[in-house]
Amino acid sequence: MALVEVKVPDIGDFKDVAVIELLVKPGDTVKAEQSLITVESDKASMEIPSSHAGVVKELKVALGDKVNEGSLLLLLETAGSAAAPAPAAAPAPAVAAPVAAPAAAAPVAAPAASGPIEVRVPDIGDFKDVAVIELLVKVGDTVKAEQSLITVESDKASMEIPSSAAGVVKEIKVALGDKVNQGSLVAILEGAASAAAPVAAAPAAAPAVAVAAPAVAVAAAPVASVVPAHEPTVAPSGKLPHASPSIRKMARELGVPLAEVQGSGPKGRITQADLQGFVKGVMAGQVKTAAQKAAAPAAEQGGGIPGLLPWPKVDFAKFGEIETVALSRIKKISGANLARNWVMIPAVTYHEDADITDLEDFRVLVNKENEKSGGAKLTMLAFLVKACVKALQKFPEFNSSLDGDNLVYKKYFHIAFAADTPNGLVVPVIKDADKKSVVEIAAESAVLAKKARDGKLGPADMQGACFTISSLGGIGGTGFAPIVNAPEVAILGVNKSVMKPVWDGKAFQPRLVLPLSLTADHRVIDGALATRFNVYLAQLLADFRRIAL
Ligand code: CAO
Repeated sequence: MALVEVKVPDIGDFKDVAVIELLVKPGDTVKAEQSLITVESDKASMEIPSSHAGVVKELKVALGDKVNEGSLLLLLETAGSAAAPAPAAAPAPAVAAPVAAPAAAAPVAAPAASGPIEVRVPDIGDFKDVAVIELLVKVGDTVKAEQSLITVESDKASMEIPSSAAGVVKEIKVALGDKVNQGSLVAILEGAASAAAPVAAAPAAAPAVAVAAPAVAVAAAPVASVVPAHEPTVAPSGKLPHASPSIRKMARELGVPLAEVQGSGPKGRITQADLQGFVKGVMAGQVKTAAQKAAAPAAEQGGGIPGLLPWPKVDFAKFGEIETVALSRIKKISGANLARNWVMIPAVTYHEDADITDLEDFRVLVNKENEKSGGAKLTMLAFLVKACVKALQKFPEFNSSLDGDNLVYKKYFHIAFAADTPNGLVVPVIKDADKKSVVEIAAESAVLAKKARDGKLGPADMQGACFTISSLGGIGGTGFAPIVNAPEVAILGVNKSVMKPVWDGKAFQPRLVLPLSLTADHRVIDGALATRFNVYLAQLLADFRRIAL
């Protein structure tokens, strides 16, 4: 076994080409010359093959990265002592060099100052019998030197063939599906004297030709260097929309999701007409992109979940008098968040009773004292915040967030609480609750709750929460299943405390019991851990001196 670095081979004058597709992933077994990534420039897209066979250990490029010859693509674990590159890599420089040389341009030039100019396929390296898949101009079009005339395609790459001169297209000599080679006649132009002048100049002083040819050569060189004609080719992955580089470029500029465009060309290729038709459809509202569908109100399309029935549309007025009122901004925002969290989080709710008899006695006592001294009113919510911080410190998973396959543990303790307002639910945050006393937390939560009711909370007041408490204790209830406020992993629901007869082993005692309902994300928190958290929290509330331990 050996670890081999697979790099971008000689790709001629091609510089800083963008990675537009990753065709393999870690763990994949690849053959020598199997395509690994697709790169794209303005004029061509091409697949870069592996120099060795082996198992992909690590990808070293990401979508959008710019690569050049020699860029490290991935690490491959090869069988045996490794490092004997596949023959495919060898011909690269040999092919690339002559193609890139300006001399190669000579046959491309149509040395006419005016009158008919024959435009032929320039040197395209070892590329043989490539199919014409797109005609980019039509008879009567005026073209500039280097303007793309046709697109050709092999199994591995597509490229545009530019005009060697400026002029008006008189005749197109190829049709869709035709196979062309270097020297094949593509079109006949009527060259204007001014337009054709540079072409007519001697090859040494023919900048138009010299520029035009390398443009093609650049496109063709990597293809030629990575796909030797005799080598078996790998079928295109099928993941990329079938479209030429110019169509892709146009789609990018217009923001069209090419994967959603239906291609009408050969092999489903997306043509310019297809692209234009798609854009017109979107503009006319007849076609919706996937992003538009996802952004559409859940009511219209089954919440965006594939296979789900659309929301029933009922004409309620048929059954009686109705009044329609728009949802508040807060309700719309919180609704969308709640729906996502409900759908995406495998949440389980765990219930526990906390005996808060002594704590409530203490709270009432302190509040009586404070009434006399004019101190702030202590709320049950403030004690709950403090107890939750202690429980989060003991069970750090509850103070974490999922980030892909990682769990982010937070070392700070910002506790949010749900506040009911006339416009809907908002969730202000008490920052660094671990560093604050119960009195400070009570005062701060009172200020935040007032700001919430007055609609004066700023974004900073509602950011950075680690854990949320939703207290319905002032209203009632015996239990509920709050929805986790992503990216947090748990939320504590609290209902109204009630006096209950609690068996102490000898007799029933009247105790004040607070119902706790803890909902936790099961991807992070198992039932046993959630129950331990609940039990510990109940112990803290039953005897608040434990907070000091
Ligand atoms: N058990 C019994 N009584 C309770 C209690 C509990 N768990 N929690 C509060 N109370 C009492 C308070 O002591 C207070 O009584 P007094 O006026 O006699 O002192 C009364 O209920 C009102 O309390 P409150 O709810 O206004 O104040 P709070 O500090 O406990 O809560 C806040 C503040 C902002 C959390 C609360 O006003 C609120 O908005 N709660 C609703 C949260 C919500 O909607 N959650 C659902 C989210 S999911 O849809």
